[in-house]
Amino acid sequence: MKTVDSVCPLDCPDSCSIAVEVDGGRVVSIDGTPRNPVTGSYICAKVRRFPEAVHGPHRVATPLRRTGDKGEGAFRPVSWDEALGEIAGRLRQVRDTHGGEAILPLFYGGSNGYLSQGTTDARLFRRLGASRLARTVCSAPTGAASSGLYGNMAGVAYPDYARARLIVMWGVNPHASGIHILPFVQRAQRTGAKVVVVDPRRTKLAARADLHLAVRPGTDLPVALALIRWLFEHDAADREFLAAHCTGAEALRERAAPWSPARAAAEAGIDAGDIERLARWYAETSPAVIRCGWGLERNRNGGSAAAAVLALPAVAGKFGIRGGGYTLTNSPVWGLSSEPGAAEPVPDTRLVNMNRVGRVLDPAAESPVRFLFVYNNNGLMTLPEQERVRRGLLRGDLFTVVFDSFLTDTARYADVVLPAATFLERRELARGYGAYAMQRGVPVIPPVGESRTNHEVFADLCARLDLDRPGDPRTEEEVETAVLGAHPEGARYTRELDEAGIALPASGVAPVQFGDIFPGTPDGKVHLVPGALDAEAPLGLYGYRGDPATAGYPLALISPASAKMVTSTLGQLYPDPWPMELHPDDAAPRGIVDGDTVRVFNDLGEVVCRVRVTGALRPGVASLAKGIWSHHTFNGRTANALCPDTLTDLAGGACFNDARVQVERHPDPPVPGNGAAR
Ligand SMILES: Nc1nc2c(c(=O)[nH]1)N[C@H]1C(S)=C(S)[C@@H](COP(=O)(O)OP(=O)(O)OC[C@H]3O[C@@H](n4cnc5c(=O)[nH]c(N)nc54)[C@H](O)[C@@H]3O)O[C@H]1N2
Ligand SMILES: Nc1nc2c(c(=O)[nH]1)N[C@H]1C(S)=C(S)[C@@H](COP(=O)(O)OP(=O)(O)OC[C@H]3O[C@@H](n4cnc5c(=O)[nH]c(N)nc54)[C@H](O)[C@@H]3O)O[C@H]1N2
Ligand SMILES: [Mo]
Repeated sequence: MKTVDSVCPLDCPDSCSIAVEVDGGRVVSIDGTPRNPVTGSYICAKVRRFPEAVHGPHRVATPLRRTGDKGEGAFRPVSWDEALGEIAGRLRQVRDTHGGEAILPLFYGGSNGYLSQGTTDARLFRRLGASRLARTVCSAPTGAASSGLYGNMAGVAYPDYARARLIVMWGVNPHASGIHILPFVQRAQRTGAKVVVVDPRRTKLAARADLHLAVRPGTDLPVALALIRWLFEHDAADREFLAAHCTGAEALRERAAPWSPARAAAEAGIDAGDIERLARWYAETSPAVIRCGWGLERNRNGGSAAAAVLALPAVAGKFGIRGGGYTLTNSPVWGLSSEPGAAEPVPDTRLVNMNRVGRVLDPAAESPVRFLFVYNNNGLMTLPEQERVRRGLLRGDLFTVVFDSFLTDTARYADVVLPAATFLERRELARGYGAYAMQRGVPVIPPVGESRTNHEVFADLCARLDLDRPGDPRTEEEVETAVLGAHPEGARYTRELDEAGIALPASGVAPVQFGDIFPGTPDGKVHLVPGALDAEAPLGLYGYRGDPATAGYPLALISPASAKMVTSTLGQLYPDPWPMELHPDDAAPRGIVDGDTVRVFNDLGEVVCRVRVTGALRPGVASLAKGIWSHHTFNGRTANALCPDTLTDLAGGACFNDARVQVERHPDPPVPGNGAAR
């Protein structure tokens, strides 16, 4: 028995330092360690169960070749040499016959580190001339807003939330999505700070908040603009700060002017008095901090909504004091990118928006993808328009590789499945996007079965396709050296990682916005109406698009993060049906009671699932967790089958929460416990 220090690189703001207990090559348990002072000695319940997944029955242990129909999940084990030989042959053939752009890599966060994505994989696909992927499924609109307004300024650190006297948690649910901010919020609350939550659901935090604005999904923009208007009208705008540090204040004021609290409240389905109360508290209280999450971005107004929320501390002059300002993502403070690990410039090939992968898999597409290489991603269950993606994956003339540690729903459609080493079986360089810490992950156990790392597989394919060049990084260590070596602080980062396994940013771990850090925009100012964003948004920045509900599909279906999985990661550990939540006011007129089986549908598809009738969300909104697996519903479809592939106003982001649906009691419910049909 031994204990090894490492880091959890799964997609989460926190980036916990972990101690992994190992016995005879098997992971026995995972717990927190104080190496990362913000995450301390506790970790979330889901990663505690990661060992079950590492050694569980869903683990892919060898390369697999499809023997049954696509989607059936019938495979036979093959050797690495046979699998990679076939893949290399097909890649060459597709490129030579149809051109490189008929090849599409499909990837997203996976384990979010700097080494396992955008490095050796990028080198292979760039040299093949493959289509490029725009990684827009998450944080594209919030990212565009924060870089447009502030040039990615570092955010208020979690521990400084304890000092805030007003905390606004906007479209974020840390009980599921990043638990280590909570003790600081609670400490503030215990010492008299007010907490406000803006969320269509009554989350745990909302239930304990001083004020909960249960907005209709997609209406944050009018609410934030009404707050801005109120601040200007009540002489609560910080004119001095605006004059000294901002551009576009007058334009913002004009765009907010049409949004009286009453009008915004009507749009959002809340009380105008609550908007005014929040405005007054925000104006009067300091330090005041806004934690901007990602729940508000996943709709048609997502970019403008994030921009309006982030504009609030500038308008009200909430900066320049510890515990005041905002937090969104902190990843840009590292200034690091995987790019140097790719060692190959970006080619000018077609760019595919990943929210619309279904369109390029469509046989009717102008130049359909013929080779899909999926890794760090479970796209069938996580992309919009699931049925369209599924139809694409079923195409006989599409060759699909899924490289994953687990036999995911997407993997069941693969021609070849490749077994991936998990983060406990390889090296990684991981940083949180909430906590200020970068840590090195180390191989804690040998790869399970015949698993290989991303680097090994893509490097092998480069070699087989004669795409090697002198000077390419040969090992994960060399990839890491390239990534860190390209950064001015790289030598310090490396030294700190070597000495303690953890490195801290130059900005420190608790920066004060407009105290010791300033906007990263070229002129160092806040751009409240950046020209580029204004030109990009269909109605201009801060232009509001109304609810997409129709008479036939009146309910908004949202799909928030669950506390049990990281998107779909670990979903195999939960065999039972996953309920969709519905408000009693929406259930009763439909004759639906708690525990019923329901049919949830729109023009894109239908989901047959269990229902939980609960007052913990606002009427008119249904909620089915993101990332659930096909076995969690009775027809194998999930919320994504109902999500349109429309795009956000900025950055081509996903509009998952713009799904509008009808719900009815299932006339002929499947027998409970019968499992799910695929
Ligand atoms: N346990 C767990 N942790 C995770 C993840 C996970 O799947 N599970 N996912 C990780 C990833 S990939 C991400 S991006 C982050 C996301 O972290 P969060 O931003 O916290 O997660 P979401 O669940 O997307 O959205 C948060 C809240 O927004 C609400 N919401 C939905 N629509 C709207 C809206 O229009 N306006 C407002 N104001 N609120 C709305 C939802 O009800 C939800 O409670 O979490 C990361 N951490
Ligand atoms: N309906 C709905 N859908 C959503 C969202 C929503 O709000 N609603 N939110 C979206 C969000 S926020 C996100 S970030 C995306 C995430 O969507 P995905 O990127 O699909 O994320 P996961 O479901 O976690 O799947 C990641 C897969 O990568 C694998 N993996 C992990 N590490 C490695 C590795 O080192 N190598 C290889 N080869 N594989 C690895 C894991 O085993 C897992 O199967 O989902 C989006 N989907
Ligand atoms: Mo995400």
